[in-house]
Amino acid sequence: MKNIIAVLVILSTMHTGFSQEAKTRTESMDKMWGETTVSVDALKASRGKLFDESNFGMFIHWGLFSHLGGKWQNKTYYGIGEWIMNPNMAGIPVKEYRKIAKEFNPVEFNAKAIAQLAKNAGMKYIIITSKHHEGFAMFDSKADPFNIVAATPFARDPMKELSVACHELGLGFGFYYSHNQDWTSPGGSGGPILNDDGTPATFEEYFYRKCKPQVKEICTNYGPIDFVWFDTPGNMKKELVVELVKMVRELQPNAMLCSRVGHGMGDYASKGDMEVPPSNIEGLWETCDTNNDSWSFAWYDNNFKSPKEILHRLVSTVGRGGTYLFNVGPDGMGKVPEMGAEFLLETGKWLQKYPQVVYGAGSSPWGHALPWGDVTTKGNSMYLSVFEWPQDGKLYIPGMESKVVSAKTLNGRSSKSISFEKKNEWLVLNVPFKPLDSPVSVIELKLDTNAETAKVNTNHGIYPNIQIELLTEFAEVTGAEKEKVRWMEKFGEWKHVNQISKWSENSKAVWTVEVFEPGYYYLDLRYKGEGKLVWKTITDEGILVQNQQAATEKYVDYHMGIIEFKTAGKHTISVNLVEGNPGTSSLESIKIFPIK
Ligand code: JFZ
Repeated sequence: MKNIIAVLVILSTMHTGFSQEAKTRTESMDKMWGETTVSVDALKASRGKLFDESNFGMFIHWGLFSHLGGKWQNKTYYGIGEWIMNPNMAGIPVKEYRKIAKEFNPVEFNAKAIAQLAKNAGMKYIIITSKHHEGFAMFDSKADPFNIVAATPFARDPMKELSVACHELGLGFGFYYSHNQDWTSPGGSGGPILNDDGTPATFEEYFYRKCKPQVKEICTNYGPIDFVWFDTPGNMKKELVVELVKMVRELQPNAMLCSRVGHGMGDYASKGDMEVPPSNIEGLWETCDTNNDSWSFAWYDNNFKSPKEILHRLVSTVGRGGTYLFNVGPDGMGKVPEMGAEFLLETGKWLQKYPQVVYGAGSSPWGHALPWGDVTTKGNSMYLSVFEWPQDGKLYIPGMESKVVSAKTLNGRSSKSISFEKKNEWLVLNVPFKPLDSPVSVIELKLDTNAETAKVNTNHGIYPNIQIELLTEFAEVTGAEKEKVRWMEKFGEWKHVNQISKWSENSKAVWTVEVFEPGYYYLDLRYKGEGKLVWKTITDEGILVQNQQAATEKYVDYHMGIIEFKTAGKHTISVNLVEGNPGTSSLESIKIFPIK
């Protein structure tokens, strides 16, 4: 119980503005400005072009917190490094925090090297924190002296250097700016409630004294910029957000604004952090993610995503119809941690061989990932990025209703035709036994029609050679509750899951699947709960798997038994909880894999 309360408290703090689900610019801006609706297509053809076509950008979290690197007064605070000042982490008093500036001297910062890293990684633009919630400006600000030029021995403007380096290399460039939260400025959200002279501080004062003038500076002194990435609007008043947006539009008409500016005023939706959504999403959107656990540098955090993992998240984001913004956190000296940089370069090498898979690529007509990887599209081409290479020389593609003209393996510039056959609705590709490339192999299918809008049966397949995980997101649920929950592992490190809870006697979760081959399959359930639970799974053919297993408060996979499909083709699988506490039992997914 104590834990739950702690989590709720943290949640509500973190929530300053986090719950503002992204709306597209269209509806709201229309109301706001009385302008004609700017459609997604119009945006894609204008200031949204870079965003829409690149699909891959670099995010950088860098500030005074980078100098602390997750440690304050010899104690390590595990969690997102840029929040170290917050009471949920080290709780550093404003006065103390301001003093850190005197020690901040990132002499190893090399703007050209960072821009080159982004370029070599295959990223097309950089968005960097010009001011995070800590309130410290990483640029030359005349509006407020708590900045890197006026308050540190470094006395250089690294934002200037980086904007120049990006422009030189042909990369896009943009700023993150925390417009609502400012923890060291009186009146800013989460900041001191009194001015230095003891009078009560208001948000308006902070807004007109610091926020708006600084946003004007970043929109004036760095040439044309492509993004202004505001964050955590909280309960900032609509009229102030409108005023800020109006100014940005005037000063930087080509800058894209993400939805976190608040009040539905963004050009594109910024999805909850650190996750690739399971289903396709329409419109312009981005998912931001970080290369280890924290956004800003933390001394202990070497939990870096491998090149394969980065590529998987990138390709799947593009497959869902989005753009991937991937973060690095330079340290207090200004250097990007070695391991993270190395993995990015590997990622870039692969992208150089297969640019068509990501750049300007469209979403997968299946609307969700496939068990061996994911699909992206361009024109009549479908790119299959295979992360789990089959061991038996067969790659299975479910529900292919459009006509496939040809199939070939790609490896850099060379490509080779491969044979394939159609079995029921499945396409079976005869592939080499060894993977074509590392860490990911690519196969191109040519259709006789546009690949993104190709006709496919989007039901999940049951494969003869690979396990499938069926998420609760894809189940039809009656008599129970399907919900999305999120929690933090370390502070600020979000995990999300779709689950089915509140079971009752007559509830069921039903998946419709397409079976390639009749036979026996193992059935696993991934759930949490307490004590012992009995789950019942039954197919449309009346095949029943019912078994008791233990449960814990964390999601774990349990073997339930063996399920049989007597025929190929369409089937349903229906799950219900039959014994155990229905209030605490939640199902995350079911897994089915062939016995061979
Ligand atoms: C915010 C910041 O507080 C954090 O420090 C970092 O800069 C991150 C990129 O953005 O954190 C958020 C904001 C929104 C959500 C989650 C974390 N969200 O909508 O799920």
